[in-house]
Amino acid sequence: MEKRWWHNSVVYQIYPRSFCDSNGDGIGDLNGIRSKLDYLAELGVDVIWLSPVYQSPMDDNGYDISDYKAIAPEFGTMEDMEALLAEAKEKGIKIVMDLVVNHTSDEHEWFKRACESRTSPYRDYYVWRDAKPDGSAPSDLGSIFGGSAWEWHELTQQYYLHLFSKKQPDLNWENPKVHDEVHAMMNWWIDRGIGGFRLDVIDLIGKEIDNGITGNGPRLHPLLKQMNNATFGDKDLLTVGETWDATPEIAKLYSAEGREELSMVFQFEHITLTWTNGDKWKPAALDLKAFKQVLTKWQLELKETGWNSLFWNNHDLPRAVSKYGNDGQHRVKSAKMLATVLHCLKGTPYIYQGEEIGMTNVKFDHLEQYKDIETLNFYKVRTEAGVSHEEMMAALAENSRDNARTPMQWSNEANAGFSTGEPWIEVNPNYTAVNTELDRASDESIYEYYKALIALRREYEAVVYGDFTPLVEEHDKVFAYLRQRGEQTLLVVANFSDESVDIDLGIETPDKHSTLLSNTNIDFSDLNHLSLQPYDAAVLRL
Ligand code: TEU
Ligand code: CA
Repeated sequence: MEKRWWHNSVVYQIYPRSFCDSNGDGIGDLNGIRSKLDYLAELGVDVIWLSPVYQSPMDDNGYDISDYKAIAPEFGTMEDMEALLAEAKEKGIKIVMDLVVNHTSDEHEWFKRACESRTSPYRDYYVWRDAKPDGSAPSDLGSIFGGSAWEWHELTQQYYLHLFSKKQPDLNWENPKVHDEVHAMMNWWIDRGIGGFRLDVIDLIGKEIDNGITGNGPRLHPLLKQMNNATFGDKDLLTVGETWDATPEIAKLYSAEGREELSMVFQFEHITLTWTNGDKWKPAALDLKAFKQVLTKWQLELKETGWNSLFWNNHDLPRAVSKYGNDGQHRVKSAKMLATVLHCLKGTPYIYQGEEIGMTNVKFDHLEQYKDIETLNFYKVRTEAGVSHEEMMAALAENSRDNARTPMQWSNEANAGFSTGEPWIEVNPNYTAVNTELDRASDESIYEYYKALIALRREYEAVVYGDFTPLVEEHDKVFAYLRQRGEQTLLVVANFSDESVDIDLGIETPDKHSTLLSNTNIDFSDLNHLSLQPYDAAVLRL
C-alpha cells in the first residue's frame, strides 16, 4: 500500500455552531475556532473537519446551503475563513470542508430560479415530477427527516424531491450542468488552500428516483471518478464520503487505490447495531460480540485494499461515552478505554469535539429544549402514530442529534465558557464537572490520554500499517487485538464492561513486554490469566 499523509493523520471534527462563540451572540463562529487552534495543535491533530459554515438559512444548521462561496454571517466573513485557514496552516493543521451537494437550500439562487417556471434554465438542476392523476405525490418515498420526500410547488404545478427537509431540495445529478457547477465550486475552495472534503450523504447522488433507487445508485461511482478527475484528483487532499449503507465491498469501490474516487468513507454498520431494525428511535443495548464482529470484518476486509475511517460519534450521533461506555461512575476511565480501542485500529481516527474530555449525552427533560429538525420532526411523526411522549423522550435522550450539539464545555464559567451570551442550545448542566480546564488540570486527564494516543501513532508504524489480528472473538466483554508490523507487535486489550473479568487472551506471554499506554495499572505477567477491572484498557508492546 502506497503511504499517504492521511494514513497517519488524526482528524478533529468541529461543529462550528457549538464550538466557541467569540462575540457573545450565543452562536459559535470562525473567530471562536481561531482562538482555540492552540488547544487543537497541542492535542496533536493534523486535520480539522469543519461542519458547514457556508451561507444558509440554517433549517438544518448549515447542511442547507444557499451560497457555497459565502460564509454564514453568524459564523463570520470570508476574511475570517481565510485567516482561519492561514493560522491553522501555520500550526500544521489542514482544514477539510464539508461538501453538501446532494441538495442545496431552497433559498439557493439555483432553486429560486428553478422555481420561476418549467422552462427556467435552472429547472433541471433539481428533480421535478408530475403529480399522479389523483394529485398525489409521484411516489411513496419518505424523507429521511420524516414525511414525504416530495413537496408540491404551486406556481409550476409539479412536485420536487427532497430526501431531507423540504428546505433541502435534491440536486439533479443526471444534469451535466450540475456537475460543472459543483466541480467549479470545489476547485474554488481548493484554490483557497483547503485540506480536502468530507462529502455529505454522497452515496445518494447516483439515485434513480423513478426506479426507487436512492442509495448506491448505478451512476454513483462513475460520478465520483468524474468529480475526482475534475477537482481534487491530482491535489493530494483528504476526501471522506459519508456512506450510510456501505458494505466493505462498496467501501473498496470508493477507496481502493487506482479507482480515483475518495481517500476513505465513513461506514455506519457498527453504529446501527444499537438501533432496532435500522430504527434509531428504538434504541437497543450494545451487543459487544456483534460490535467486535463488525469492526473486525471491516479491519480484515480492508486489509489490502481501501482504507477505514474510525469513529465512535459525530454531530449526528450520541456521545460515545454515553453510548458505548459509562457516563456515570466510570466516565473518565471508559472514555479512555474507547479511545484506546479506536485509535489503535487500522484507519484514520476522527475525534468529535468534546470527546477528548469525555463529554456526555445531555438528557433534556422537555421537548422544547431540543433544536434539531430531525428530532422535532420525528417526535411529531411518532407521537402522532401513537408512541407515547415518555417513550419518545427516552428515545431522544438516547439518540437525538442534539446530544452531540450542546456547547463545547471549556470551563466552569457561565455557559461553560462557550459564550458570554445565551447559547443557541442549552449547555449540558454537567459542565461544572466536565470541562477542558478541569480535565486538563486533572491527573486523570482524558485530553492528555488522547494526546498520548496520537503520539503513539507517530511513534509506532504498527499503529498505522500493522496487520490486525482479533483475539478472544467470542468474549462478550473484552475487545482485544494485535497489530503487527516488522519488529513491532502491539497488543490492545479493553474491558468494555462495568464488571471485573478474568480472561485468557489465548496467546503466549512473551518474556519481555512493556505497557505503552494504559488508563490504569494492569498486571500483564500472565496473558493467560489476566484480571481486568471495569473499563481497564492498555496498549502493550510485546
Ligand atoms: O447526514 C445524513 C443522514 O442520513 C443523517 O441525517 C442521519 O440519517 C441521521 O442523522 C442519523 O443519525 C448528513 C449530515 O451529517 C447531517 O447532519 C445532515 O442533516 C444530513 O446529511 C443532510 O445534509
Ligand atoms: Ca458568535
